[in-house]
Amino acid sequence: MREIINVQVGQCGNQIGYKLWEILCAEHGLDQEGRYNGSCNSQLEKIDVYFAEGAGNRYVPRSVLVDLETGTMDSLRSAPFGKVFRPDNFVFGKCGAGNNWAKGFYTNGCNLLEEVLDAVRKEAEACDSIQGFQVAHSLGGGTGSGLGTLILYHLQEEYPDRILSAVSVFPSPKVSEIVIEPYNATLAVHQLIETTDEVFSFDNEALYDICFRTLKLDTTTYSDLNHIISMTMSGVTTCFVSLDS
Ligand SMILES: Nc1nc2c(ncn2[C@@H]2O[C@H](COP(=O)(O)OP(=O)(O)OP(=O)(O)O)[C@@H](O)[C@H]2O)c(=O)[nH]1
Ligand SMILES: [Mg+2]
Repeated sequence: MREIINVQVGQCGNQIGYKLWEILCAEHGLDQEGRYNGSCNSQLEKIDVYFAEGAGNRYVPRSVLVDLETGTMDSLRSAPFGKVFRPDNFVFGKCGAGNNWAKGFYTNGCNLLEEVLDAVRKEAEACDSIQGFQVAHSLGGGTGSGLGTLILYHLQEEYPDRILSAVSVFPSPKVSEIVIEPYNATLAVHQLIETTDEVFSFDNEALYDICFRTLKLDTTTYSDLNHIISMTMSGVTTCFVSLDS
């Protein structure tokens, strides 16, 4: 089977990632504990691409969850699907990156890097024939943009012949007003050009407009934006999944 490993970094990356796994669990007929209770055998056919088989008939997402602060991780753990993730795959620091790309790439992020790569390595070693990696992150904050691109850089060095894709959320002043976000995004894009094979970029401003103009929502939350992103991600990766060996 050609497996994919997902790495979700920072607040935005983790929130998008969580939504993605919710959708993937529904597609494969898995409940909140990762147990199969679907109705159609084809749901189990390609399940190994995204899920590893764990003890007690449970399927575990092949995903590493990374953040330099604990807030988002804590809320994911207590969310309905929080228990499907492997507890060892939550890798987090305590100091944050303060919306600063350089802190994520050079200082605070660097300190956490080995732990992240260890978790990814463990997942990769358990794979049969790994297809590639996907990293979900935002480009506006410090952790997602800085540590996210640092992880991509090292994945490219360690697995040069595997597909490396990124799901990157571009900042918009309509959604977040922090003035240094365009700088973080510029520095991160510079890295993405060098390291990744494909970048699926989502513009928060365009997503916001879709929610406001097309879907006619009165108030738009991150959850609405993330729903569009995760639906797209699961759609885009469907063709990866059929690239069976
Ligand atoms: N679409 C979407 N964008 C988000 C979400 N959360 C944050 N953002 C955007 O991401 C940027 C901020 O990045 P975060 O992901 O919060 O930052 P971080 O990676 O955790 O980094 P630091 O908190 O600075 O260490 C802003 O442009 C936000 O608008 C989300 O759930 N969905
Ligand atoms: Mg954060």
